[in-house]
Amino acid sequence: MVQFSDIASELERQAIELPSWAFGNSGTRFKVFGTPGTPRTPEEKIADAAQVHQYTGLAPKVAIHIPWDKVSDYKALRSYANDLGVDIGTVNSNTFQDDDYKFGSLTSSDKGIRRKAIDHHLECIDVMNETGSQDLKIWLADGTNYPGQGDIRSRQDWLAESLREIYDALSESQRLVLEYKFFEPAFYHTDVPDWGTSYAHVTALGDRAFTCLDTGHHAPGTNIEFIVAQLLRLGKLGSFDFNSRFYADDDLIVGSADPFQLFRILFEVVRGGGYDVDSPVAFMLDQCHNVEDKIVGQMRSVLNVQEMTARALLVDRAALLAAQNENDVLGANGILMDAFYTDVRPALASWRESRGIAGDPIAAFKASGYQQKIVADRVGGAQASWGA
Ligand code: PSV
Ligand code: MN
Repeated sequence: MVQFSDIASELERQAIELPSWAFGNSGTRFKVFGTPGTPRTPEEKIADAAQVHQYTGLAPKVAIHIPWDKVSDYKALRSYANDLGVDIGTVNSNTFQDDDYKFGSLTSSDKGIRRKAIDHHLECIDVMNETGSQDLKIWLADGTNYPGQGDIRSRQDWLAESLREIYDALSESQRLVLEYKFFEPAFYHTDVPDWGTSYAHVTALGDRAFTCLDTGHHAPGTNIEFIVAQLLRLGKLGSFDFNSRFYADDDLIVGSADPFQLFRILFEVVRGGGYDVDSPVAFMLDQCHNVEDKIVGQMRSVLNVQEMTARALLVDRAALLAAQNENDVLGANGILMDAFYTDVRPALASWRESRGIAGDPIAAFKASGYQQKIVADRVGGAQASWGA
């Protein structure tokens, strides 16, 4: 039986990137609710993200989205973040909110539109050069709604050409991660619907191109941990966008809808070397907090990932392998379930305290008065939201 004390040191290297947009207002196509204290600027989003790191020790980077986090001086944005104890992480491109992209961006049949979308990515690379970011993350809203609407084969060729130009503009220390999603906003086909399509493109691009797995981007019932195992096996799992879902791309708090699925995913991450010291896997959240407190929501999320990572590390892998080799079906299953059912929360609380972090980070944050302060201070201006 593996004990918490055996795995504690491995928890120290856990780092989860927070999405800047999680601190802005979000909603559904029916309504985006405003919330007192919501950031108005990229700096205020970063300040809120820094609180999550300060109280949990788990979130040293903030992923940004261009143009939502457009500023005139990215070096200054980075030093602002550094002063608050965090750094700028992944740069996310956005080709889904401009009228020109109605029928596609990197896959558009119109060469001029493709040019515009490529140029947007080149601009994102300029931003990365200023912020010191390692990853350019591409998610495309491209697709069609009706059979026959577009030439799905040619669009793959245009995508490959477009990605090539973007990839070639990256420096040796930068990476491209291509996120897949099987539906929404397009409903008949999307141009990067699944891990296999992403894998085909990133493999053609080269060693510094990887797949990004967003846990909300699969059909219900999909065995996501199998995809994790396969991509790790192929050396092409570049990053996660963690969130959870009951129905579709719900973007709810990771580990809230199906904690067992998060455990199974993290077990395959650990098993496949994705949590090793030199692992290429970047762990990010991609969530929205439509009705709950945003800062606390992000804290709950990273703590959920930490708890499930601890449980995944607790799996007695030697015993599991022996049981698997003996075809001890229920014995093997029992070993996995023992780790899943271990409540690591008390041990994690004392471990945090031993490292100078509050045992209950959420209670400590709530007692700090930060939330009341931002509610009082952030009056006037336009609250950040989708598109700002
Ligand atoms: C698309 O649904 C997505 O998961 C992509 O990662 C985007 O960048 C993000 O959501 C924006 O909300
Ligand atoms: Mn995502």
